[in-house]
Amino acid sequence: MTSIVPLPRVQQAPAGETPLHLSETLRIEAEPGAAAVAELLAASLRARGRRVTTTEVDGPATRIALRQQPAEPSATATSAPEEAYTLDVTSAGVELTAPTRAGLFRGSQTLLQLLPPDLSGAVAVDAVHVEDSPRFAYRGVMLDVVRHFFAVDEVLGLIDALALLKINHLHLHLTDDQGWRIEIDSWPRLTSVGARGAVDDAPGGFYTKDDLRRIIAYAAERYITVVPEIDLPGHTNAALSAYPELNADGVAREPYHGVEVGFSSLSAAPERAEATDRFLRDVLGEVAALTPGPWLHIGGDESWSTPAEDYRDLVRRITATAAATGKRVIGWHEIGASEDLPAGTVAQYWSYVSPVGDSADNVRAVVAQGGQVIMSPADAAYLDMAYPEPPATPGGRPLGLDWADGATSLAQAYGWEPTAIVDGISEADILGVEGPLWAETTHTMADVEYLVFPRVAALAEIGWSPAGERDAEDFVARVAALGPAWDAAGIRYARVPEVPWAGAAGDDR
Ligand code: TNX
Repeated sequence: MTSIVPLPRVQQAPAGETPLHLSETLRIEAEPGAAAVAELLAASLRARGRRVTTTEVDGPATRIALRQQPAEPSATATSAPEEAYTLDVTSAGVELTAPTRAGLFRGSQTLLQLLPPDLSGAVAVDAVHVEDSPRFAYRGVMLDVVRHFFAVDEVLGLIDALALLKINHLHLHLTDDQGWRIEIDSWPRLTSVGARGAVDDAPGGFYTKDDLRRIIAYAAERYITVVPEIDLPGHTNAALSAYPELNADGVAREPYHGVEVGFSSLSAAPERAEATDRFLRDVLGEVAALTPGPWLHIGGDESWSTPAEDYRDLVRRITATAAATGKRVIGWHEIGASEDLPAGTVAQYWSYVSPVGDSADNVRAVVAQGGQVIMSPADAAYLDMAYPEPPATPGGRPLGLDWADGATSLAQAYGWEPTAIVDGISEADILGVEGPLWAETTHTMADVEYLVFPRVAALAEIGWSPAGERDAEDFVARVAALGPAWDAAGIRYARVPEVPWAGAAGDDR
């Protein structure tokens, strides 16, 4: 059977079908509405060394047909049809059909996994019938661009690699104690002062509005929605260093480039209310206007220096201001301490697979107010944890943290179930899953890729595939098959020992 990650809902070897032998030229035939998806697929196939055309050709050509058509309601379909697709490979060619362009794009990524990374020679592909749709609507990865900053082109490269695994949200953690990484016209010192520097005196930086627009557009072409996060009311030292009027004592804070958390906070003092509320309106308004997606993430985590009453007051003001922009609000699970959350607020759960402390109560409180949950249990889904038997790192420095119950193996990243974490939270309450990559230890995009790949494949499968079909042994075999595709794409993944990687290519990378 073919190797697809995440595992599709249905995959069959059609009886009596013989393999597809690719002609020298591939011809992608798409309706006008699917032209953009067809062009992206064509570019990927050309990059693998095959001649591809999207127009009529004389002579033989293997036909790849992309058709947007309403799906027959399938008896086994369990989820919304937005990203559903059907893919058939036969000796006659490839047929990809989906009710939406997003579905066509997801199906095109499956096709890319069925084909070898090098298409320059003779290629035979086994016949297969795939019917697929995701279990959860939200399958995300978070990139912290504060603790270390990553250039636009590096983020675009990451987006391509995530698209191959059908990840559909990229959460950008844009602000924190160490830096403010997004241009805000009405508060220019946020970046002119607040963007300087990063952890360990690494270079700082920020995205202009056009930079972020480029990331958003590139992601959108791959049916990935960017979720911007402005972390409030804690994790705000960069803003507090740029604008003294946000501090209770009216004095600007010193810049901070260490890795401690929980020491900074917006002020709930009445004499700071005017400046703080104006800051919230301006910043959240500009970020909402800049991002076409439905989401605004307001942080809310680890506000340990904010008195409890002040925290509730600030979260109420922050979430109300965020909701007033027309966006749907997401916050880390601590925001469940507020009893005044806007309709449909989403809590991102970051505690453990076995819940500790009040995190489970926080999550239940958000759901009780009509909200939903994104599951990011830190001991399983956090992509910034170290590997227990770490393969050689790109820079030779150790990478990853271990505070979430120690290092996280690929098996641990795969072995959790979103509905089995918080009592009283069921499938319908769960919007999806996300793997955060905090960037304290990652100096380069190569470092990021090492921590993200292969564990993000586990997260992608938990978010996409039917729960009952997951099998750890079968999973590592399919991940091994991704290795050559990642090698060809230049992804510097970690060759973790539990995967039977093909070849010896990367052992001494
Ligand atoms: C906790 S988990 C944080 C981040 C750190 C991370 C390191 C959460 C919502 N906040 O501020 O970067 O730990 O793993």
